[in-house]
Amino acid sequence: MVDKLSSEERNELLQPLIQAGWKVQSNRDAIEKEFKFKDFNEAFGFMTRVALLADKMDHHPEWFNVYNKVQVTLSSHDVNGLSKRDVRMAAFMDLLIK
Ligand code: HBI
Repeated sequence: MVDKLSSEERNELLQPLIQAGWKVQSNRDAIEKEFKFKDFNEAFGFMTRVALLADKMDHHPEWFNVYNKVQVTLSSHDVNGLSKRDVRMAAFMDLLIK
């Protein structure tokens, strides 16, 4: 069981993600980002890779895909907010688009 991010962890761990385009939601302890790809094929390939990690981590994104766009929201339902799992998954997603 992981804990909710502390305020120190938020300063340290969320900064790089914010620099990479993630936004902290105003009305919920969650982070979001929109990924744009060349086409649907690329977008779905991205989702497939993330899905395999989500299955391994037992941690699932909330996401919406239309054509080449994937809108992702990450939060840990069991702690009703952000945890290190969300940081890890966000960093993984950003690595995939490098
Ligand atoms: N995904 N984002 C997120 N948050 C959770 O708490 C969570 C999950 N995926 C699966 C999961 N928890 C498991 O514990 C299931 O039992 C719900």
